[in-house]
Amino acid sequence: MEREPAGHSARHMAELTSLIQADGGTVVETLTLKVRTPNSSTLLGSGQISRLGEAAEKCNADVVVVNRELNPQQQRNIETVIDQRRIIDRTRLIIDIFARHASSREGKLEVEDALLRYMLPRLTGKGIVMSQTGGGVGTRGPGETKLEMDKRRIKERLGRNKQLIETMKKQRLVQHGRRNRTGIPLVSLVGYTSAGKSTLLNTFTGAGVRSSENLFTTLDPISRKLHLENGNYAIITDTVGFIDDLPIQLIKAFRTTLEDVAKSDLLLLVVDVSKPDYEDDIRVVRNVLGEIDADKIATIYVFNKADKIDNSISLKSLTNMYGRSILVSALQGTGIEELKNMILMELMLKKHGSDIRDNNELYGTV
Ligand SMILES: Nc1nc2c(ncn2[C@@H]2O[C@H](COP(=O)(O)OP(=O)(O)OP(=O)(O)O)[C@@H](O)[C@H]2O)c(=O)[nH]1
Ligand SMILES: [Mg+2]
Repeated sequence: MEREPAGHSARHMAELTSLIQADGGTVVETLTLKVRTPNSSTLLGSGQISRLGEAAEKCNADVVVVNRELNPQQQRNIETVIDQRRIIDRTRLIIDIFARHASSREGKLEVEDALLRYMLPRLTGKGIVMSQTGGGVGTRGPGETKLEMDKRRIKERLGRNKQLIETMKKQRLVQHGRRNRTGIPLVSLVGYTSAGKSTLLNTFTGAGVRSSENLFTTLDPISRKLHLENGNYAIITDTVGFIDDLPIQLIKAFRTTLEDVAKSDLLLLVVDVSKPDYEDDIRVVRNVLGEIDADKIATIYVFNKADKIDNSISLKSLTNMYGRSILVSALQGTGIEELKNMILMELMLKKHGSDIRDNNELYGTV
C-alpha cells in the first residue's frame, strides 16, 4: 500500500516491491490510497480500510505491508479490521531485511538495537515481547506493572548493547592497523542501496564481497587496502546502503558504523545512473550524510552502471551539477583506473593543500 503524496508514487511502489522481495516475500497485489487527512487512530478512512481488506482477501495475502510508519494504535486498529492478516509497516519491513542480512556479531547487535527501539512504544504489556527478543526471565519490581517491567528490561538491554557495540568498535579499529596513528587515508563508499558499492570494492581490490540485486546486501562494514599509483595506498570501506526514509531506529542503531563514515578523508558517492530517478537517490544520500555530519567531506560522485545507459547523460552535465564526477562501470571495469587517479589527486590535495606538484607521494610507499 502506497503513502501520500502521490507525486513519487511509481518510485515508492517499485522500491517497496524490491524491499518485500529482499525480505523473501512476493507481491501479489498493490493498492494506492490517497491519505488527505490522516486519521490519527487508523491512518486510513473506514472505506479505505474496507478496500484494503477486500483486496487482501481476494488475493489471499498473508501479510499487508503499509509503506509508511504506523503508530502502535494505527497498527492495532487496522489489524482489528483486517482480520487474520499480519500488518507490517515500512520501518518493520526494513528492520526485518537488516535482520536477515546481518552476519557479524556487531551487525546482529545493531539490528537488535533497532528492533528494540521500534518495539518500545509498541509494548502492550501482554508479555509476548521479551520472548521475541530473546530476553531471560526477570522479576517484577515492587509496584511495577508488567508493561513497566518490559519497558525497563528493554531499556536495560539497549544500554548493554550500546556498551558491547562500543567495545567491538574499539577492537575493530585496533584490528584494522591503528589507522589514525599511521595516518593512512580513509576512503568510504557511500550511496543508495544497490548502487554498486560492493561491486566497486571488488573491482578495486578483488575483495570477493557479496553483491546482489537485492536491497541491503551489505550491512557489516568491510575495509580493504586500495593500491594507488607510485606505491601509495588508502583504506577503503564498503558500508551499509541508504534509502528514502531510512528508519531513525536504524540510523541510531548503526551510529558506530556511520561515525566511521564521518571520519573519512574522502567519500565516493556511488550512484546507479541507469535509474531514471537517480537524482532523487542523490538527494536522499546527501540528506543522510547531513544527518551524520559527513556532508562537508570531500566527495567524488561515481556514476556507476554506465554500461546500461545511452548517450543522453554526459559527464560534463554531471560535473556541472555535482562537481567532481566520473562515469564508470564497476561490473565491466571501465573508468576504474581514472577513478583511482582522481582519488589520489583528492587525497594529495587534502594532505598538501593546493601545492601538490612537489609532493607526488602521499603517505609513504608499501
Ligand atoms: N550493469 C551493471 N550492473 C552493476 C554494476 N555495478 C553493480 N551492478 C549490479 O547491481 C547490483 C547491486 O550491486 P551491489 O554491488 O551489491 O550494490 P551495493 O551498493 O553494494 O548494494 P547494498 O549492499 O545492497 O546496499 C548487483 O546485481 C550488481 O551486479 C555495473 O557497473 N553495471
Ligand atoms: Mg553492498
